[in-house]
Amino acid sequence: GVSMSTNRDSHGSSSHVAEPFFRSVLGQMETVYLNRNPTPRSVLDLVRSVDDEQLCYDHLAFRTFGIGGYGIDSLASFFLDYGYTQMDELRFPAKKLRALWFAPPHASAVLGGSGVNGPLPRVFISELLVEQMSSQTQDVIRKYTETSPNGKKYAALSSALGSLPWEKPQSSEFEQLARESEYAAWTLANGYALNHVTISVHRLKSHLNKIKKLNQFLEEKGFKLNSEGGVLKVSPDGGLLQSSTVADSISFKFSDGVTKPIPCSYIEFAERLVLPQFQNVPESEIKESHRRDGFEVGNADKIFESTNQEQLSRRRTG
Ligand code: OOG
Ligand code: NI
Repeated sequence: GVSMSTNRDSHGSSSHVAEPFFRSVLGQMETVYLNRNPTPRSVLDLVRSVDDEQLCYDHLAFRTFGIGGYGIDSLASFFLDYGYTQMDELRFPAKKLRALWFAPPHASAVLGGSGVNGPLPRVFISELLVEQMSSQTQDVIRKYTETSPNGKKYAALSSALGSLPWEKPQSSEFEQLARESEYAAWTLANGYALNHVTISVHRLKSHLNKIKKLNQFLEEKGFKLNSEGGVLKVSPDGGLLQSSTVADSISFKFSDGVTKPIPCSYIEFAERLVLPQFQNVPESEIKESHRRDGFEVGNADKIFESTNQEQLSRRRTG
């Protein structure tokens, strides 16, 4: 039969983790992402060529429409069923977004496994506050979500297959959304596809385990990093450092026959520093739990723009 392991989450309740199945779903989501996005693939290959020990993912991120059951919960249920715990909410009033992040169960990693076979990543899921959009934008979003009422039940499946849970939009509808919210347009065309994976920088073994070094290395190799508010995003407490590439573009065939490039996914980098109360713990004994956890609204607000036209069309700067 299927091997199951019992896992105790932070609330002390017991949940069963079907590890191999869960990991293979994450693996399919990752495959869709790597096949569509050449930049994340080359960045991962390049980092592995320097640092061949273990590459861990800090988190996976997804976007949703907060309407009619298509929001955060539609995808979160999959992670909750496999032992994840809901953590903090983050609000982005100017972007009309909210997000929740989910902590992984204390499931055992495949010994020395990398990526989706390594320590399970955190999960960051955001949603567009659809009722705050203009009526034209709401009409477009409702048109696609309401005519596909079953899609929301199969969010994880949609992500793993790389298939939209609703019909393909018309190019004019995509444009209408993009004028008001690039996040909305992205979600209409990309659905539940993995928005990014994030490399856990501090868990690398080479000199690339400092985010400034990694950013410099990637820029020297010709990768364009999201420069919104500066390439390096630092939380006010100084403990969470993040950067990201600019999203790749993918050729998208709209339902009206128009084919054009649209923003797809990007890759992110996160370095979590040891918390002040654990400064005395010897380096060899430092665990992930000794480090700055969670996310930061100020950092995230800028990282969202990795899929924006302004960042995509920017010329690379040093
Ligand atoms: C998510 C942006 C925020 C983070 O780690 O704070 C984020 C997105 O672009 O959907 O990834
Ligand atoms: Ni992220």
